[in-house]
Amino acid sequence: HSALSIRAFSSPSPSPPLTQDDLKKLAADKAVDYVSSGMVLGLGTGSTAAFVVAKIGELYNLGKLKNIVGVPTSKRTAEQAASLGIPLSVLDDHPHIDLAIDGADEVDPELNLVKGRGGALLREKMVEAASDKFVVVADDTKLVTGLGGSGLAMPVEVVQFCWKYNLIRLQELFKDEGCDAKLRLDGDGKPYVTDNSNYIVDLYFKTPIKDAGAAGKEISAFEGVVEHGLFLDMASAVIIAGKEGVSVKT
Ligand code: ABF
Repeated sequence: HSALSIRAFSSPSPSPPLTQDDLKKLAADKAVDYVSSGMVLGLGTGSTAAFVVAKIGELYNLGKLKNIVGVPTSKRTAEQAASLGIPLSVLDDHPHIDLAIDGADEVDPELNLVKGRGGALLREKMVEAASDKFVVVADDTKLVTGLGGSGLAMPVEVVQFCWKYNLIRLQELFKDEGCDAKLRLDGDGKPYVTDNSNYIVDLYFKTPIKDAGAAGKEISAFEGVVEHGLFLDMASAVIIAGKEGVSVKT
Protein backbone atom coordinates (compact mmCIF):
# COMPACT_ATOMS: atom_id res chain seq x y z
CA HIS A 1 0.00 0.00 0.00
CA SER A 2 2.71 2.46 0.96
CA ALA A 3 4.68 1.68 -2.22
CA LEU A 4 1.58 2.40 -4.27
CA SER A 5 1.00 5.77 -2.66
CA ILE A 6 4.64 6.74 -3.16
CA ARG A 7 4.30 5.91 -6.86
CA ALA A 8 1.07 7.88 -7.09
CA PHE A 9 2.57 11.03 -5.62
CA SER A 10 6.11 10.98 -7.05
CA SER A 11 6.83 13.07 -10.13
CA PRO A 12 7.42 11.19 -13.42
CA SER A 13 10.92 9.71 -13.44
CA PRO A 14 13.37 11.61 -15.71
CA SER A 15 14.30 9.82 -18.95
CA PRO A 16 17.49 7.77 -18.56
CA PRO A 17 20.71 9.51 -19.63
CA LEU A 18 21.81 8.96 -23.21
CA THR A 19 24.42 6.25 -23.66
CA GLN A 20 27.39 6.61 -25.99
CA ASP A 21 25.59 4.33 -28.44
CA ASP A 22 22.54 6.64 -28.31
CA LEU A 23 24.82 9.55 -29.20
CA LYS A 24 26.44 7.64 -32.07
CA LYS A 25 22.99 6.81 -33.42
CA LEU A 26 21.86 10.44 -33.16
CA ALA A 27 24.89 11.56 -35.18
CA ALA A 28 24.34 8.74 -37.68
CA ASP A 29 20.67 9.59 -38.24
CA LYS A 30 21.54 13.24 -38.80
CA ALA A 31 24.20 12.29 -41.37
CA VAL A 32 21.74 10.17 -43.31
CA ASP A 33 19.76 13.39 -43.95
CA TYR A 34 22.52 14.15 -46.47
CA VAL A 35 21.76 10.97 -48.43
CA SER A 36 19.38 11.02 -51.37
CA SER A 37 18.21 8.61 -54.05
CA GLY A 38 20.60 7.95 -56.92
CA MET A 39 23.76 8.56 -54.92
CA VAL A 40 26.97 6.54 -54.93
CA LEU A 41 27.78 6.30 -51.22
CA GLY A 42 31.05 5.63 -49.42
CA LEU A 43 30.17 3.40 -46.47
CA GLY A 44 32.42 3.82 -43.43
CA THR A 45 33.67 1.35 -40.85
CA GLY A 46 33.34 1.20 -37.06
CA SER A 47 30.50 1.24 -34.55
CA THR A 48 29.28 4.76 -35.43
CA ALA A 49 29.42 4.11 -39.17
CA ALA A 50 27.52 0.84 -38.59
CA PHE A 51 24.55 2.90 -37.38
CA VAL A 52 24.75 4.90 -40.63
CA VAL A 53 24.76 1.74 -42.75
CA ALA A 54 21.85 0.34 -40.74
CA LYS A 55 19.80 3.51 -41.31
CA ILE A 56 20.61 3.61 -45.01
CA GLY A 57 19.56 -0.05 -45.26
CA GLU A 58 16.32 0.69 -43.44
CA LEU A 59 15.42 3.60 -45.75
CA TYR A 60 16.43 1.60 -48.83
CA ASN A 61 14.24 -1.33 -47.80
CA LEU A 62 11.32 1.03 -47.13
CA GLY A 63 11.71 2.35 -50.68
CA LYS A 64 12.55 5.83 -49.35
CA LEU A 65 16.01 5.69 -50.93
CA LYS A 66 16.17 4.35 -54.47
CA ASN A 67 19.01 3.55 -56.89
CA ILE A 68 21.80 3.92 -54.38
CA VAL A 69 25.13 2.13 -54.64
CA GLY A 70 27.39 1.62 -51.65
CA VAL A 71 31.18 1.47 -51.79
CA PRO A 72 32.27 -0.16 -48.51
CA THR A 73 35.52 0.75 -46.75
CA SER A 74 36.09 -2.69 -45.22
CA LYS A 75 35.10 -6.32 -45.52
CA ARG A 76 33.13 -5.92 -42.27
CA THR A 77 31.07 -3.07 -43.71
CA ALA A 78 30.59 -4.93 -46.99
CA GLU A 79 29.12 -7.85 -45.03
CA GLN A 80 26.78 -5.60 -43.03
CA ALA A 81 25.60 -3.71 -46.12
CA ALA A 82 25.14 -6.91 -48.12
CA SER A 83 23.08 -8.43 -45.29
CA LEU A 84 20.77 -5.40 -45.57
CA GLY A 85 20.47 -5.80 -49.33
CA ILE A 86 22.25 -2.52 -50.19
CA PRO A 87 23.68 -2.77 -53.76
CA LEU A 88 27.47 -2.66 -53.55
CA SER A 89 30.33 -1.70 -55.79
CA VAL A 90 34.05 -0.84 -55.65
CA LEU A 91 36.12 2.20 -56.64
CA ASP A 92 37.24 0.45 -59.83
CA ASP A 93 33.64 0.53 -61.08
CA HIS A 94 32.52 3.71 -59.29
CA PRO A 95 35.57 5.97 -59.08
CA HIS A 96 33.36 8.97 -58.36
CA ILE A 97 31.52 8.93 -55.04
CA ASP A 98 28.86 11.50 -54.20
CA LEU A 99 28.99 11.22 -50.43
CA ALA A 100 30.98 9.21 -47.90
CA ILE A 101 29.96 8.96 -44.25
CA ASP A 102 32.36 7.53 -41.67
CA GLY A 103 33.39 7.72 -38.04
CA ALA A 104 36.69 8.96 -36.61
CA ASP A 105 38.90 8.43 -33.60
CA GLU A 106 39.88 12.07 -33.08
CA VAL A 107 38.49 15.31 -34.48
CA ASP A 108 40.39 18.58 -34.04
CA PRO A 109 38.90 22.11 -34.24
CA GLU A 110 39.86 22.40 -37.96
CA LEU A 111 38.05 19.09 -38.71
CA ASN A 112 41.30 17.23 -39.22
CA LEU A 113 41.06 13.63 -38.08
CA VAL A 114 42.84 10.61 -36.71
CA LYS A 115 41.27 7.46 -38.11
CA GLY A 116 42.11 3.80 -38.32
CA ARG A 117 41.88 2.43 -34.80
CA GLY A 118 39.30 0.14 -36.39
CA GLY A 119 42.00 -1.00 -38.84
CA ALA A 120 40.31 0.16 -42.05
CA LEU A 121 42.30 3.35 -42.70
CA LEU A 122 43.60 2.51 -46.17
CA ARG A 123 40.25 1.75 -47.79
CA GLU A 124 38.64 4.57 -45.82
CA LYS A 125 41.18 7.08 -47.12
CA MET A 126 40.89 5.85 -50.71
CA VAL A 127 37.09 5.98 -50.70
CA GLU A 128 36.82 9.28 -48.81
CA ALA A 129 39.41 10.99 -51.00
CA ALA A 130 37.30 9.98 -54.02
CA SER A 131 34.14 11.52 -52.54
CA ASP A 132 32.63 14.89 -53.40
CA LYS A 133 31.52 15.23 -49.82
CA PHE A 134 32.87 13.44 -46.74
CA VAL A 135 30.73 13.66 -43.61
CA VAL A 136 32.15 12.46 -40.29
CA VAL A 137 29.91 11.14 -37.53
CA ALA A 138 31.08 11.06 -33.92
CA ASP A 139 30.09 11.45 -30.31
CA ASP A 140 31.72 14.29 -28.41
CA THR A 141 34.33 12.03 -26.75
CA LYS A 142 36.21 12.19 -30.08
CA LEU A 143 36.89 15.93 -29.89
CA VAL A 144 40.54 16.86 -29.23
CA THR A 145 42.43 20.16 -29.24
CA GLY A 146 45.36 18.61 -31.15
CA LEU A 147 45.67 15.36 -33.12
CA GLY A 148 47.51 12.57 -31.32
CA GLY A 149 46.85 14.30 -28.02
CA SER A 150 44.39 11.70 -26.73
CA GLY A 151 47.25 9.39 -25.80
CA LEU A 152 45.62 6.70 -27.94
CA ALA A 153 46.89 5.12 -31.14
CA MET A 154 47.67 6.94 -34.39
CA PRO A 155 47.79 4.00 -36.82
CA VAL A 156 50.21 3.47 -39.68
CA GLU A 157 49.59 0.59 -42.11
CA VAL A 158 52.86 -1.04 -43.17
CA VAL A 159 53.75 -3.97 -45.39
CA GLN A 160 54.57 -7.15 -43.49
CA PHE A 161 58.08 -7.35 -44.97
CA CYS A 162 60.53 -6.16 -42.28
CA TRP A 163 57.79 -4.40 -40.33
CA LYS A 164 60.11 -3.97 -37.36
CA TYR A 165 62.49 -1.91 -39.47
CA ASN A 166 59.67 0.55 -40.18
CA LEU A 167 58.42 0.48 -36.59
CA ILE A 168 61.88 1.60 -35.42
CA ARG A 169 62.12 4.26 -38.14
CA LEU A 170 58.70 5.65 -37.17
CA GLN A 171 59.60 5.76 -33.50
CA GLU A 172 62.89 7.49 -34.34
CA LEU A 173 61.10 10.03 -36.53
CA PHE A 174 59.04 11.24 -33.59
CA LYS A 175 61.49 10.64 -30.76
CA ASP A 176 61.45 14.34 -29.79
CA GLU A 177 57.69 14.06 -29.28
CA GLY A 178 58.07 11.11 -26.90
CA CYS A 179 56.50 8.73 -29.37
CA ASP A 180 56.15 5.04 -28.63
CA ALA A 181 55.47 2.65 -31.55
CA LYS A 182 53.83 -0.76 -31.17
CA LEU A 183 52.83 -3.48 -33.60
CA ARG A 184 49.06 -3.96 -33.35
CA LEU A 185 48.06 -7.44 -32.18
CA ASP A 186 44.77 -9.24 -32.59
CA GLY A 187 42.83 -10.95 -29.80
CA ASP A 188 45.05 -14.03 -30.02
CA GLY A 189 48.27 -12.05 -29.57
CA LYS A 190 49.17 -12.47 -33.27
CA PRO A 191 49.92 -9.50 -35.52
CA TYR A 192 46.68 -7.82 -36.63
CA VAL A 193 46.30 -8.22 -40.40
CA THR A 194 44.34 -5.60 -42.35
CA ASP A 195 41.88 -6.27 -45.17
CA ASN A 196 44.82 -5.55 -47.47
CA SER A 197 47.06 -8.18 -45.80
CA ASN A 198 49.28 -5.57 -44.14
CA TYR A 199 50.25 -4.91 -40.52
CA ILE A 200 49.54 -1.83 -38.41
CA VAL A 201 52.09 0.05 -36.31
CA ASP A 202 50.30 2.19 -33.73
CA LEU A 203 52.05 5.42 -32.71
CA TYR A 204 51.41 6.77 -29.21
CA PHE A 205 52.29 10.42 -28.69
CA LYS A 206 52.71 11.99 -25.26
CA THR A 207 51.61 15.40 -26.55
CA PRO A 208 49.66 16.45 -29.67
CA ILE A 209 51.56 16.14 -32.95
CA LYS A 210 53.20 19.53 -33.55
CA ASP A 211 52.80 19.70 -37.32
CA ALA A 212 50.39 17.02 -38.53
CA GLY A 213 50.82 18.03 -42.20
CA ALA A 214 54.61 17.58 -42.06
CA ALA A 215 54.25 14.40 -39.98
CA GLY A 216 51.92 12.83 -42.55
CA LYS A 217 54.34 13.59 -45.40
CA GLU A 218 57.33 12.22 -43.48
CA ILE A 219 55.50 9.00 -42.55
CA SER A 220 54.33 8.45 -46.14
CA ALA A 221 57.88 8.94 -47.45
CA PHE A 222 59.06 5.73 -45.77
CA GLU A 223 59.29 2.83 -48.21
CA GLY A 224 56.97 0.10 -46.99
CA VAL A 225 54.51 2.48 -45.34
CA VAL A 226 51.18 2.01 -47.06
CA GLU A 227 49.02 4.67 -45.36
CA HIS A 228 48.66 6.61 -42.12
CA GLY A 229 45.67 7.60 -40.02
CA LEU A 230 46.01 11.38 -40.34
CA PHE A 231 43.06 12.53 -42.48
CA LEU A 232 43.85 16.20 -43.06
CA ASP A 233 41.63 18.64 -44.98
CA MET A 234 39.33 15.82 -46.01
CA ALA A 235 36.14 16.23 -43.97
CA SER A 236 33.43 18.49 -45.44
CA ALA A 237 31.39 18.36 -42.25
CA VAL A 238 31.55 16.74 -38.83
CA ILE A 239 28.37 15.80 -37.01
CA ILE A 240 28.97 15.66 -33.28
CA ALA A 241 26.44 14.29 -30.82
CA GLY A 242 26.70 15.18 -27.15
CA LYS A 243 24.40 15.27 -24.15
CA GLU A 244 23.28 18.77 -25.19
CA GLY A 245 22.29 17.67 -28.70
CA VAL A 246 23.68 17.29 -32.19
CA SER A 247 25.79 19.93 -33.90
CA VAL A 248 27.20 20.14 -37.40
CA LYS A 249 30.64 21.67 -37.85
CA THR A 250 31.74 22.71 -41.32
C1 ABF B 1 36.37 4.11 -38.38
O1 ABF B 1 36.03 3.44 -37.21
C2 ABF B 1 37.77 4.39 -38.18
O2 ABF B 1 38.45 5.26 -38.96
C3 ABF B 1 37.90 4.69 -36.74
O3 ABF B 1 39.10 4.11 -36.41
C4 ABF B 1 36.78 3.94 -36.14
C5 ABF B 1 35.87 4.69 -35.21
O4 ABF B 1 35.09 3.71 -34.63
P1 ABF B 1 33.89 3.97 -33.68
O5 ABF B 1 32.85 4.68 -34.46
O6 ABF B 1 33.52 2.57 -33.30
O7 ABF B 1 34.44 4.76 -32.53
O8 ABF B 1 35.58 5.21 -38.53
